[in-house]
Amino acid sequence: MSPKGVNELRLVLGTAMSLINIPDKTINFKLENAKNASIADTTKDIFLYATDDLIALNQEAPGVFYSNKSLWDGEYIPGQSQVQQLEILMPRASLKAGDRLFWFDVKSDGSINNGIKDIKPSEAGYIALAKQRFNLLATSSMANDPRAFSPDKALIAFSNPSAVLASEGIAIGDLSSAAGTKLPNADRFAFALEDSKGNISVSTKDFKINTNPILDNTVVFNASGAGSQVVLAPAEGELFVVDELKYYAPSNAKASTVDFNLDVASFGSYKSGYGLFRVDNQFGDFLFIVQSADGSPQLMALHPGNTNYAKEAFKRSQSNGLDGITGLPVDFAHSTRSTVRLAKGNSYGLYITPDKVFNSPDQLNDPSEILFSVKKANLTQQLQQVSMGTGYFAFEDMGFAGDRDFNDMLFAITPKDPSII
Ligand SMILES: [Ca+2]
Ligand SMILES: [Ca+2]
Repeated sequence: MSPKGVNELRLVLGTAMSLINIPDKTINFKLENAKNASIADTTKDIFLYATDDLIALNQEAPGVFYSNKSLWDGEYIPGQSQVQQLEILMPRASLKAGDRLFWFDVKSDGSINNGIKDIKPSEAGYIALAKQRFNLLATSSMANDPRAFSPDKALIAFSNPSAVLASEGIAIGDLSSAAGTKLPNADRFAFALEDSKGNISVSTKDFKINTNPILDNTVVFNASGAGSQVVLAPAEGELFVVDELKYYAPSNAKASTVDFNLDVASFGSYKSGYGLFRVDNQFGDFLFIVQSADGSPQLMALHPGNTNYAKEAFKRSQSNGLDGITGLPVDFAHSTRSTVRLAKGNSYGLYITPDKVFNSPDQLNDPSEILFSVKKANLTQQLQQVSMGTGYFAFEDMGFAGDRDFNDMLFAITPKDPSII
């Protein structure tokens, strides 16, 4: 019986090893024998899945951003925190050489204090004040070329592959990572774009989100025409997170999984295999339970960046279940669609095997033969894909010396049943 005044009791169930997640297990539990009380839900299903935050750039006011604070922050050196790590593409399809991207800190309404009072984005002197706080994120070094691959082309690549052919062999633009740049964690910040003539657009004034919500990593400065697009993928766009709320639909309300369409298109001469693989946290690690010296179970992490990691990723993809899927090469300028069922709350990485198709992890002994969406898993530790939006991955199938058109293998993971949120 509840103490007087208490009209709701919550039951919290934990696992002995808090960090492990088991995507294919569901626990059903039942509450009964209530005395002098009613139980609202007598039975419930519990899914054991990762509880990491969804890493996202959130917008508080127009052009004012903050990044999620991760549960992991206390355990990792801030400089290594994925939360603050941005993948930045300066697409030459919309930018000019010399365009520079900055961030600067603002208050939650976008205003900046000049020492006496807050200056709003609409007030005189705002841009000059913002400029004093600019921190450089990326510079565009390539001449404008509208043929190059872009977020807009990524969107139509699967339904109209011929529209993407113009980008073949044209370098996409400057791709970099904001590693080492300290984007303020949980504080508010804005972005600015300055061209080589000194003209400045700030996100708090001249900014709009791409008109297509799917391209949610693409931000657009200047409203006229296509504007100047920049791709900013939080956590370097390395993983696809099956967020329970984002993909909620009546059809998956009681399931621990979500069904997605997986579209794959190819604009490379290589015949490459590919796969999706489930990882165990937002850093792309694999976690295993091992026995410690005293016989008690202990968690062991396999971090990205070695052949064992590549083998495990490949092994998981070969399960063709909730741990991952594999796929066969797609013809040049063609696309395929399949259905994949992924586990709620879990994160998935992608890989391609340039010009090769492997049948077993044992065949994978040279880490140069596989390219990952997870940067640190690559032999070169370089970005091999651009994430134009949630579930959109555009891979380059050659190394840094290649054509860098980043259209060689394109993936789009979109929900089969539209979310109602
Ligand atoms: Ca290509
Ligand atoms: Ca290429």
